Amino acid sequence: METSGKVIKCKAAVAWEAGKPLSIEEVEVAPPKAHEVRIKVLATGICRSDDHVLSGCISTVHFPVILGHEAAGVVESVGEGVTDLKPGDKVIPLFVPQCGECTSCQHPRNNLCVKNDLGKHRGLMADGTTRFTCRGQQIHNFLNTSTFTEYTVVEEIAVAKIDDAAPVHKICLIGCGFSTGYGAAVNTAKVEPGSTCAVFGLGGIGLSALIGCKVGGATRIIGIDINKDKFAKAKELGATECISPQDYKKAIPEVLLAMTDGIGVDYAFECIGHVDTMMAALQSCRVGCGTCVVVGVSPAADQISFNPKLIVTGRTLTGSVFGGWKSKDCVPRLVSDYMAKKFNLDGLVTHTLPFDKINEGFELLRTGKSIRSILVF
Ligand code: COD
Ligand code: ZN
Ligand code: ZN
Repeated sequence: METSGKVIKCKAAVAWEAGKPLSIEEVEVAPPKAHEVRIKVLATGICRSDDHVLSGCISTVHFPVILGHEAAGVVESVGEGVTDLKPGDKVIPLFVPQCGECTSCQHPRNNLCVKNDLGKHRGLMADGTTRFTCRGQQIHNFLNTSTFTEYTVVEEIAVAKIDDAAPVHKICLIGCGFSTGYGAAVNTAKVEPGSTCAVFGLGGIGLSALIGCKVGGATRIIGIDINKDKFAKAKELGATECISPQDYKKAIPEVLLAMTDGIGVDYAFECIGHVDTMMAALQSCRVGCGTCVVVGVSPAADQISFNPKLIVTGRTLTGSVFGGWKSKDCVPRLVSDYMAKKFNLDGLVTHTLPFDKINEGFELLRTGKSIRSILVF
């Protein structure tokens, strides 16, 4: 049936309010307006940030909302003025867009396009409305993407066309978790051959940072997690050692110093989102040149205070969103690198579930049983 230009009725998981399970509903998805693209979502991952919204940790998001921001699909139809995408194109929606025109997009080292919705959480398209209706009510977008639905509408600046042959149920992770962690290592830190790395937190993002450390040529990669069930996967993906803070009387920076003959690590990645582990990661870095990359996002009100001696002595404290990648340019290249076997992210997918089991997928994440669950339609 030709759907172009018409409202599509389809299945979506609506978050009506925080603290409640998602509700599978029939929603109406309006056709794309000018410079918008309607996408048939084929596979979507469940990321910890979706869970942060549901649990009420990110209180600025407007409900009701369709969450999800890590997906792959095909273009169903395009709005007026869209020239670089056509129906049938395989795509990844981009939670950090790339408009190509703003001061961030024009800067060679800045990937935070001003049109992102990360801090503000307007949850609306550029024209101030959304394309989703359910039970007569407008439903908000999430991070320019909203992928927990069979069809979504996104701005053209938030879509990357990718290789038609790419397996959607794996490369959907390039839409968030994989690129965020991997880019933290290869872009933000620029891990070099022979270096020693420490990855704090071995969830989907930490393991992706670990893959980046390996691709960068690190010879020692130390994984740190309170859940030892994460160690086997971390070792499979390239960790040379794994430690749990609970096994030591000493604090982790001291343990890492002892493990490295008093030197510390060249690169430390914080992939948990706690200020105390951010401090521990910085303190674990080598004097004179160590770099700590913060990837996890801590609760909005949290602050860090530390002795400036830690950085005046040559350590660097930095961070990145979406691994520093300029999204529309780099996502197609990341998919090509996956196809060329430059890295393998398949091990991050621990569960593949039918879309209707989305709440089960969230439960697997909350109980630490999954790395990434992929929902398929
Ligand atoms: N010490 C060691 N490990 C810990 C500790 C601790 N104190 N606390 C928790 N952990 C471990 C957990 O056991 C778990 O294995 C891991 O840390 C965290 O993994 P997940 O699976 O919960 O989460 P991820 O990997 O999907 O994401 C983690 C982030 C913190 C990076 C994520 O929640 C986040 O903050 N994302 C925001 C970053 C971003 O760019 N967001 C944009 C869209 S996502
Ligand atoms: Zn995410
Ligand atoms: Zn821009």
